[in-house]
Amino acid sequence: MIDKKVRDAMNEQVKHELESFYIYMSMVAYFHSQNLDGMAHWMRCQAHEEMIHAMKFFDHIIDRGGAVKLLDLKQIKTVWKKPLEAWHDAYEHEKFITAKINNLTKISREQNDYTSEPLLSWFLNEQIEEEKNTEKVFRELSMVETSKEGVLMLDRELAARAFPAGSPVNPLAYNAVA
Ligand code: OFO
Repeated sequence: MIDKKVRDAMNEQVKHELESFYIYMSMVAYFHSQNLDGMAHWMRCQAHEEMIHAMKFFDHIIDRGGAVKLLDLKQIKTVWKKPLEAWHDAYEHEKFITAKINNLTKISREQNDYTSEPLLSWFLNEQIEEEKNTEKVFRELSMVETSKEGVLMLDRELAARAFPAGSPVNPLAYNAVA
C-alpha cells in the first residue's frame, strides 16, 4: 500500500507531467504557425513522452493500491514573441520538473517508501536528458537565430526525432520505452 504523503505528491506529479504535455502541445501549434514544422514535430514527440511520464506515476499509484486524483491544470501560454523564447521556456520548465522530482524523492525517503525508489531513480536520470535536450536546442538556436538559413537547417534537423513507440496509455507499450 502506498504511503499517503507519497501518493499525494505523485498525484501532483501526474498533474505536472500532464501540464508538460499541454505546454509542449501549445508549442507544437505555435511552431506550426511559424512554419517551423521540424520544431513542431520535435515538440509533438516530446508531448507524447510527457503523457508516458504522467502514466508511469498514474499506474504506480494504482498498482500500489492508491487512488489517482486528477487535479486542475493551469492555464498555459499559447503564444511566444519568437521561437527562441519558446525554447527558453521549455528549458526552464524542465528545470522546474527536475526540482519537483527531487522533492518527490525527498518525500519518499522521509516516509521510508523504498518501493518507489526504482521509479524515482528512472525519473532522476530522465531529467538529466530532458534538461540536456531542451538546453541544447536553446543554445543552438541562440547561435543561429539571426540567420534564416541557420534556423531552417536546425528545423530540418529537429524533424528527424523519432516518436517513442507505443501508446502512452498502454502500460505494456510504455514500460518498454521513453
Ligand atoms: Fe516529464 O519530463 Fe519533461 O517535463
